[in-house]
Amino acid sequence: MQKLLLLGAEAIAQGAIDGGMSGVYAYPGTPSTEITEYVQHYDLAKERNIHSQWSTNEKTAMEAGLGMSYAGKRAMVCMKHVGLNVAADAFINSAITGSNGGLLVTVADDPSMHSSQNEQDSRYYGKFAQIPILEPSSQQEAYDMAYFGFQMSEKFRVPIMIRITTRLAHSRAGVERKELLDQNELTLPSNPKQFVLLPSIARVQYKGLLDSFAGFIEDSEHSQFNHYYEGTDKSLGIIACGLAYNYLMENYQENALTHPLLKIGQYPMPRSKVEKLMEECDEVLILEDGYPIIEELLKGYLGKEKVHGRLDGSLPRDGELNPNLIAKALKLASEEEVIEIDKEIQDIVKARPPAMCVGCGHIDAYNALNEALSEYGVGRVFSDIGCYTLGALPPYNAINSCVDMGASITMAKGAADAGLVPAVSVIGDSTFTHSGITGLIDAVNEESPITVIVSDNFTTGMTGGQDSAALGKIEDICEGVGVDPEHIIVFTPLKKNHDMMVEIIKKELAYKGVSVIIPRRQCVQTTRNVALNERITELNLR
Ligand SMILES: Cc1ncc(C[n+]2csc(CCOP(=O)(O)OP(=O)(O)O)c2C)c(N)n1
Ligand code: SF4
Repeated sequence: MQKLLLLGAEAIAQGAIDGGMSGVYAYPGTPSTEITEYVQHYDLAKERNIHSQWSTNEKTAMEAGLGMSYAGKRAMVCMKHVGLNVAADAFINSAITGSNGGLLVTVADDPSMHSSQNEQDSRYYGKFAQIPILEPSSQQEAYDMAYFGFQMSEKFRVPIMIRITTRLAHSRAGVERKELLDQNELTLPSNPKQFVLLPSIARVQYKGLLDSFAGFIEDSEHSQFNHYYEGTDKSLGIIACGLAYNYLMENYQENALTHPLLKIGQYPMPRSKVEKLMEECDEVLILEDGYPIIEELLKGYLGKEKVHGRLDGSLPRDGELNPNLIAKALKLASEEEVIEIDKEIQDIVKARPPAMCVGCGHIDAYNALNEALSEYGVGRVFSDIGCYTLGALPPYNAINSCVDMGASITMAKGAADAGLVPAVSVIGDSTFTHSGITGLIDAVNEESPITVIVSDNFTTGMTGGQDSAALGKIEDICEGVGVDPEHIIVFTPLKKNHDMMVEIIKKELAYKGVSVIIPRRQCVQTTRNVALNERITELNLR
């Protein structure tokens, strides 16, 4: 079979394509973006007519994926971990409807918050929804899990979560492909009520989900992704989940591992294997890249002393794991040695703090906003998530919040309700359609005195320039939800327009209702994107 050198994210895409996927639904978010981009740029996916356009947000992606599964076809939904918060309503309920065609929900967590607001562990969501979770330890397993995940979803008739982390998503390894499977035929669910979650039906469906749980554990006991390695030194047993298995084995390239080891790649946990390890070994070390979920479970309420991990300080409580931290926990390296190695790495790989690109339109908008606001004092700008969040850093120091996608408009509204007038929201075009519109409706309905700046660069800049669902639609959307057209103002954020921009912003800050200002200029990183340039010209946006 063909062997490819793939990122973990790409391996998942390839596994899903080879496994008979008919559509991927996603909203970009590091470190998950490359999964969908791989499908978008792959000729085989085009030949097979696999859907791969970006969704407006993670919730719409989850629901569209569920719709494709309803129609009997295999679908994958992808997002970063915080995206699952947005998709959570649909995700949790999809466990109760169950799937028809195989449905995979691939979620990429970001321990250490390389490019995220938090480091939440999506395995909790999988557990919350009570569905099986797959967690690869290598790129090959990532491929295999996507490939076999559809069959598993169809066998149990539930969605399957695949949980990956940044290092796996963004590192490459050789991956061996399997036979290319046909896509499913269009087939409606055999039970026409399966997807109708009226309470009387949902109760039955929920019981069905609970009844399936024993089968999930049984499957996990025999899973190719869970393995018990016998060991002679039973003073310590190790449980290594997902990528932590890889980190562990990096410490045993020359010397054999003599401790019993339980490698976990499929949840719920294989109960008998866990019991065997707990009984056999004097102490147990749990390695999981994320929250100490398994550790907490095995410690129990009373905290079994023989279980070690992040909760007792054997490993740090936060941040991602790495081979050196595990070496320290196993006493293969001293604290001083680990600090020394970290220092050496820092000397080679210099930190590169993020900054807005030279020539970015957000910069000109912030320079104008800062000047217009100077007479009111600081502390009034609620921002959102995108490249413009970097306006929090010097020399701009232009924003006072960044919480979750869409929160800029609603937080400005709440602050204005509290009497902070004027209150300003700064949001990007992609974030506006992702989650800003509903908040704008709240503000319009209550005639809140807020100034909303939709900084429109025609793209989803921060994640690498993906399509923006807002392209060419922002004024119409604002007018459609009730913003007075006289207070929807567009300008081009350029140095030469500075004074004009300051005047416009000042005027709107003084207005006691909702105004929307749209600084509009293309992201300089997308100027070579031929398709985007054509669309911009077609829509007459320049
Ligand atoms: C719920 C959620 N989904 C995805 C992301 C990842 N993400 C961060 S910024 C961003 C794009 C912002 O695009 P836009 O608002 O147009 O601003 P730009 O970066 O182009 O300035 C995305 C998708 C996230 N942080 N949270
Ligand atoms: S990528 Fe685009 S939007 Fe982001 S900072 Fe650079 S020019 Fe600005």
